[in-house]
Amino acid sequence: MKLKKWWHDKIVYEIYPKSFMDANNDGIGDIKGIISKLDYLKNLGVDILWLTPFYKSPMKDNGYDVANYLEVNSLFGNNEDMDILIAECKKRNMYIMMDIVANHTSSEHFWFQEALKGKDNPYRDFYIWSDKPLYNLQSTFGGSAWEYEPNSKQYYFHEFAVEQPDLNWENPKVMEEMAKCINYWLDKGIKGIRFDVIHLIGKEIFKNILAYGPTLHQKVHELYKKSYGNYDIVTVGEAWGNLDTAIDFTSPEKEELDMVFQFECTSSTCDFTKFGKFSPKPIDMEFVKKTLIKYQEGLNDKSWNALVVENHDLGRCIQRFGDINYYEKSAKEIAVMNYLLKGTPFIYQGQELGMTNIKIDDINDYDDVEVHGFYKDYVLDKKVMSEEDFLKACNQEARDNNRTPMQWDDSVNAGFNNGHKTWLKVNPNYKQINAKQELSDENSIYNFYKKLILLRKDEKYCETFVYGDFKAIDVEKKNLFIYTRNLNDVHIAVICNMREHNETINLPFKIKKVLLSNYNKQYLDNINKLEPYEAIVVTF
Ligand code: TEU
Ligand code: CA
Repeated sequence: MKLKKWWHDKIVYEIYPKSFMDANNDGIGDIKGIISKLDYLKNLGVDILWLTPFYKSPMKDNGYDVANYLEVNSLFGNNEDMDILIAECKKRNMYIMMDIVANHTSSEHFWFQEALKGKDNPYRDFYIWSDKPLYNLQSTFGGSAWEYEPNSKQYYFHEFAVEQPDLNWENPKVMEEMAKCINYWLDKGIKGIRFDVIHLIGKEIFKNILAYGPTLHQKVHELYKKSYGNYDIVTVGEAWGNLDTAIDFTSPEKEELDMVFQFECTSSTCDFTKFGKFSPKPIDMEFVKKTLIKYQEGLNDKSWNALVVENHDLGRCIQRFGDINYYEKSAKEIAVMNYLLKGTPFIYQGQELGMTNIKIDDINDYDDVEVHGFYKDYVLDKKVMSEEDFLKACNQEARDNNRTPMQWDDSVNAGFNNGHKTWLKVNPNYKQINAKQELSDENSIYNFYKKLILLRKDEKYCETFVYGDFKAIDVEKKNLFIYTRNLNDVHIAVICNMREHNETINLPFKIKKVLLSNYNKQYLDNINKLEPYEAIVVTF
């Protein structure tokens, strides 16, 4: 990496405001709740807080259906609360990253309400209209992606929910308006942007092109020039893709994005030959390791990796990558394996506590528009899945698993609020898994994450973790992931047993010092056996 950036050594923490902390006890998380937990986050050691959309929204998709980009959702507070949050973060050398949903708006957005007034309305072409449901396109949330609008006798396109009409980025006015919305928040001191499904804004529906359209990169570069490229901020795009698409977006000379989430690893528990995330399959850790190596080597000197294992759209990583039978050891091993690689660590709220999926056995207890969209499509309409199988899949992969209220302590509602019914069930295991208990337990997952972040920022090693090279060793040993990070005369090895069997190892170097381990034991100057999910960091 040639040019050093202020954010290269930072750690990002994703907050889903609706589920983080409810300060006014109405059952829904809010900005004042986030402000009340900044010292908890500072203590953990994170630097940048990525808030999922906090703008005005009818909440069909919990904020990813934006009705006004310039107004804070009254459920979360007001614009002044955001100003206070930004200021309180600045006092702590922390920063806010906002989530820009550029691909679509809410159907309650002024632009769409105007567009509904008729074909000659100036906002009509902000959206995508057709006389017929072209190419029988299906929505990501189940069912048709075309919604009939009776007044104009046309259909409008929605990649996601019916209430999320796609913007027409072939209309230059859309770019102009979106640039204004982004600049409004950057001028308030926001220092980062996560772009929602940015790979979709180059769609050319009439040519049946959805992702990675021919003008995509030209559009993103133009938005960079008109808007966020004029600010010293960090950007990450959600861009489901591969190494080539990641490089296309993030090579610095492209002036588009700093990083992308391409999800090759995290989507590997979904069988897309069947019903995607509703056909969950066991994680293939050998595939995960080879994919992580591919991106470490592939992006190394070209751009920058986003290191992510969990977010608001996936099940809890302990259930997807780890082993509930080795709950504490595997939770810690996942962190060591992923967050000492080259790139920017992204930690999702509750991941640092080892929060788990929630057991739900009534479809009506799910909130997510994606769950209900596919339940209607697969179970009720097409009858291709039984209710039992669908619920079983939801317990593993539904997005609600990661949206249950944050577990702060063992009081009512896990301390998320003062007792008001919460918008989504609290996971009953909050009595055992909660921040208060873990803060006081030296051996907790929280304190392990804290130690890991402190190690990554230790002045003796941080340059090596941030800018050092990456070399995988013993790659053929499928249950092991051993890699080194090297810069000048600092040599660090990260040694992970990714499975529940004991493994023998034969390291090609003598250990100098053990920096971190998820097993409390004394190590000799060479290690030749790893216990289940054992993860060790050493210098050599
Ligand atoms: O996610 C886009 C997206 O592709 C995921 O919804 C994914 O398709 C699904 O969860 C996998 O089954 C982004 C946001 O992260 C998500 O929360 C929004 O629902 C979606 O876009 C629409 O804005
Ligand atoms: Ca609230």
